Parts: sequence; C-alpha cells; structure tokens
Amino acid sequence: MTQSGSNRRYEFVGYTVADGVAEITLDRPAVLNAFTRPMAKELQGALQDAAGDPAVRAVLLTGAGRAFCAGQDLAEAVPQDAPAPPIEDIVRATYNPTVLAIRSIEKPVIAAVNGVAAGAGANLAFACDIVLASEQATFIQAFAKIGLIPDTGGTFFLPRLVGVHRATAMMMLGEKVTAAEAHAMGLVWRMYPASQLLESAREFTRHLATQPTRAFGLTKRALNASLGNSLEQQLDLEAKLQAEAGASHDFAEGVQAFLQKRPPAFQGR
Ligand code: T3D
Repeated sequence: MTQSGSNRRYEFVGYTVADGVAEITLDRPAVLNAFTRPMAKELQGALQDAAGDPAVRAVLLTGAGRAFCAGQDLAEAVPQDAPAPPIEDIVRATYNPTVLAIRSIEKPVIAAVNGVAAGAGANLAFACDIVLASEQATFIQAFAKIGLIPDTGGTFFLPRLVGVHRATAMMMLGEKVTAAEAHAMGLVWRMYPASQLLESAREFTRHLATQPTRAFGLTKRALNASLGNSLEQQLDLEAKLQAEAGASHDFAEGVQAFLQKRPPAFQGR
C-alpha cells in the first residue's frame, strides 16, 4: 500500500505497508528531516500503527532526501520571535516516547541511515534494532556544539554499544563519525553504496518479515531486559520467554521444516 498525495496518512512522515514491512520515512527534507513536535507525534503514530497491524512483521525507518535526521529543529526549539518552549517538555514529548515506542514494538525495527544523522537523529538510529547505512552516512553527537547533553537515549545506548570512553569522546567532541567508522565500532551492521541503500534495506527488512516474528519480539524483550538485569534474572527470563516461543506455531514449523529438510514457512505467531 503506498500513500501519497491526498491518501497520505501523515504530513511529515511517510508510511507505507508492503510485503510485511512498514516503511516509515522522516519527511522534512528541506531541514534535513529535523524533528518538530508535530513530526515526532506523527512518528509515534506511525510506530503505533506498525505495532498494532498484524500484517506488519518488520519496520524500516529512513529519511527523505539527503539526510536521515538532523535532530531537533532548532528553529522550533529556539524561535526568534517568541519565547522558547521549555526544553524538558520537548524532550519528554518528542524523544522519550519515540525511543520507548521503538524499544517496545515486538517486531524488528531497522534504521536505514541514508545521510547525516545528527543529535537526536543519531540516537534515534541507535535506538533501533539493527542499523544499516549508506557509505555516505555520518553520525554526529551534535549536542555539545550547542551546549546540550545527548538525549533520545544516547547516554543509555551509546556507552553500551561502544563503551564509555568512545561514547564520551563522541559526545564531548561532536565530531562527524563516518559510516565506515561507525561500522568498525559496531554501530552499523552493514554499509551499502548510497544508490543501493534503500533497495538493499527493503530486501533486508522484507527477509526479516518472513521470519519468526513472535520469537523476534520475545528476543527483543529479553535484550531490553538484559540491559538492567543480573545474570540470574536474565536466565530466569530466558526460561520464561522460551516457554512462550516453544508454544508458538513457528517453533513447531521450524522443527518440522528442519526434519523434513525444507525451508520453514513462518507465520509470525
Ligand atoms: O529542545 C531541544 O533542543 C532539546 C532536544 C535536543 C535534541 C537534539 O537533537 S539537539 C541537536 C540538534 N541538531 C543539531 O544541532 C544539528 C544542526 N545541523 C547541523 O549541524 C548541520 O545542518 C548538519 C551537520 C546536520 C548538516 O550540515 P550540512 O552542511 O550538510 O547542511 P546544512 O546546510 O547545515 O543544512 C541544510 C538545511 O537544513 C539548512 O537550511 P537552509 O540554510 O537550507 O535554509 C539548515 O539550517 C537546515 N537544518 C539542518 N539542521 C537543522 C536545520 N534546521 C533546523 N534544525 C536543525 N537541526
């Protein structure tokens, strides 16, 4: 299903569903898809749509034009002709629910970083389950350049992804990290030539959408919990979640397919 023109569900976010994949496109290319509150609300709506639609078994998040996302729209944050809205309110309304939505959707959420990802835009990508990137993509913890601290979960995910020292350097220097550097640090799973990123990311996500979605959802729940659990708690959780996975149609199908030496036909339940 493609949505364009008057059929389009959202103004600042593209949302289409095809082949089990919800493709969400941040769509304010004139300002490098910088976040305003309306765009964030729409992104949260699109994520909710994807979470609740049984036809969606994986989500692809990308940006329109030459950028993934330049973070907070600074013209909105600091209007030149009106008092600035409280920053805390922006963070609480814009970024916190978006990150929580990505982490709580029990389906894979893949970021296809097509260009610069700065500030909240970078940390939005790092909150996703797998990050794919164009060879031309860059990641910038831009916050320090304007006297802010990293938000959008950056101080939670980055030290866990790359270690405290590298995260600190990225955050205090605000330097451009190239896709190749991000790949070497494990922030990016796979890089593609710019012209091939979107099609490759679609194929990648379509593949995930044919896989055991229920088990993926439970895997994601376990990974989320592992970030705060002790080993004992995590082993206990694994046992419980494995009971759920073991009761799924896809487990029965996966085992039968293996024994019958044929590819499995997972239904995501
Ligand atoms: O309320 C709060 O502030 C709290 C929340 C904070 C979360 C955050 O994300 S804070 C960090 C905000 N983001 C930034 O500081 C990044 C600002 N942008 C840049 O540093 C550069 O634009 C980039 C490095 C991302 C890209 O540089 P470049 O040279 O490729 O593009 P450009 O020419 O700077 O930008 C193109 C246009 O997009 C330009 O508009 P123009 O001149 O063509 O009319 C530029 O003003 C606009 N733009 C880019 N980023 C933003 C933006 N407009 C508003 N807000 C932006 N973040």
